[in-house]
Amino acid sequence: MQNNIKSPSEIARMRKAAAITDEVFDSVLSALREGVTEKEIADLVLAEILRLGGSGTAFDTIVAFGESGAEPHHVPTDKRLEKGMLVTVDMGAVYESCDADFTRTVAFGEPSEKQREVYAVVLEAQRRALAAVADGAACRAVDAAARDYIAECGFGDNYIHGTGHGVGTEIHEPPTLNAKSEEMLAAGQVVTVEPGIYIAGEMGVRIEDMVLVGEGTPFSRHSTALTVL
Ligand SMILES: [Mn+2]
Repeated sequence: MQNNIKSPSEIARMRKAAAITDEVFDSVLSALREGVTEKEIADLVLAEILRLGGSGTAFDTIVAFGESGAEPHHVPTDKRLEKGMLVTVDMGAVYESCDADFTRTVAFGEPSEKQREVYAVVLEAQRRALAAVADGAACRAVDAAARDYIAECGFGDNYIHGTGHGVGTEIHEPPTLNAKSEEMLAAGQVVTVEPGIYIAGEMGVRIEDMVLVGEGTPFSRHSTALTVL
């Protein structure tokens, strides 16, 4: 398992975990109403995972409204949702010991020009990084595909974490997709691709999908186009 190649069984269980997570996200979208709190959405995520046959959350669910989105690992609070905020939800179900990892950022109310601009940059960065995922690709080249584009757009200082990681029975497994990684991707690995832009005191956007190296279709059925609620 040196290269962390996944068995067909593990891949199938991860796809099921991702499918449960997709359904949970449908419930989250329905629950995003004015006045709801970050904690309430995080509690809903766990309840829905269990209702849908998952065994729990793969990691502490991140729900971030407005300026909270500027913290990549924001812990949900009693902050209430208001029109004009972006909402980032990073979550994953566990199904038969295999994990899903998924992030979407949606606009609650009509987004500002800047919100649209930042979203578009992250979306294109994710598209480029996903396109760079291939058997034999250098992990740091996948990271660079996202990072260089974000920097070109003037947000280089606002991309403050790596582009992705392996996932399986653990939420963070090899390989690591960041600027320092010496690893190469291999067909049969499952990795996340999750660029983001974080603007302190203001907003954040992250978009994350899991992909099977050598196959490339995101595990989630949810579009990455900006959803406006
Ligand atoms: Mn992740």
